[in-house]
Amino acid sequence: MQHNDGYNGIMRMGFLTGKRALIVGVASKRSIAYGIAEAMHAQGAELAFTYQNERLAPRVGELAQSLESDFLLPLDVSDDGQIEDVARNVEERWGHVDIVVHAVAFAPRDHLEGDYLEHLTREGFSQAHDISSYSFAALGKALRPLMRERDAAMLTLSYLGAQRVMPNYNVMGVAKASLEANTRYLAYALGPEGVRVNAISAGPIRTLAAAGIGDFRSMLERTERDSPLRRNVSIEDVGNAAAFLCSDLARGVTGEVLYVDAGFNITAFSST
Ligand code: NAD
Ligand code: 0WE
Repeated sequence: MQHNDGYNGIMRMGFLTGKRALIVGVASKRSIAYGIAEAMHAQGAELAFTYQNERLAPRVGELAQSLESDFLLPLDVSDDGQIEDVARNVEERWGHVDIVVHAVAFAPRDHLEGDYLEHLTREGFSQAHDISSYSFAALGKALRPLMRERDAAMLTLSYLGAQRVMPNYNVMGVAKASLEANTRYLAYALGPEGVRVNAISAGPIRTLAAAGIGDFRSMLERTERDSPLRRNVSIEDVGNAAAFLCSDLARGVTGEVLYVDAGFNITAFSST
């Protein structure tokens, strides 16, 4: 069965046709969240976007438009009131939501360089965990009534630093470990309501969150040299895996962390 997706009068059908997705974490066209939104749109999903602050509103608005969406909401995930407002606005406009994408992380800049303990503060630790992990559960809690009993899916973005010590990643690695555990506990809590919860652990990608990270270039070079696929991953690679995980094609998958990293995580020593 096909239906008109409204674009140019062309009839299309994708594996997300009829699904409505809330995308949290677009800041630029290089954002992983934008790659995910593009892939979901290509599979027929209808999209809503949030933006962190007024400075980002025009840019996110343009990117939303490029994917045929005019549904934009402000959301700073450190603010409980804004999380509630997002849930209320999605309920008013859509009545439900099928897909929630969380692509948000933050730690104070000085916490992402050098010795882990040297820069560590109670405040920095707390902020990293609040914005990068708690916010995923907070979205699950607020949007739960809109997701139940409709084969909905939540997705978050992690990094290998959750599982292995990566120089400079420091408190973000600890927060990502929390985020991955959060994924499992959310999967267990929401599973009985038919809501699946998964994470993608992506390889390094040059985005705003990677800008100014010391030695990012050498991380990209080493991934290209040492990964089984001998290349880096793109936001399209992550987007396509995300579209699959949030679709009914992945109905039997929940609580999982899927590596989209050209296989880098399976390697120890390389021969080169
Ligand atoms: P990005 O800078 O494009 O996206 C990060 C997003 O987090 C931005 O949209 C920013 O607005 C948002 N954000 C930060 N603090 C927020 C807050 N308080 N409230 C709401 N939004 C807030 O970078 P990205 O690389 O696309 O990052 C997306 C996710 O992917 C992050 O969780 C990151 O840890 C993860 N990730 C990135 C890489 C990489 O190498 N780029 C690799 C693996 C995982
Ligand atoms: O998760 C991340 C980075 C997330 C991030 C980025 C910033 C930069 C700006 C969180 N907080 C901040 N705070 C800022 O002030 N990645 C997976 C990308 C990344 O960051 C690294 C990496 C990789 C990979 C930091 C050190 C080492 C490797």
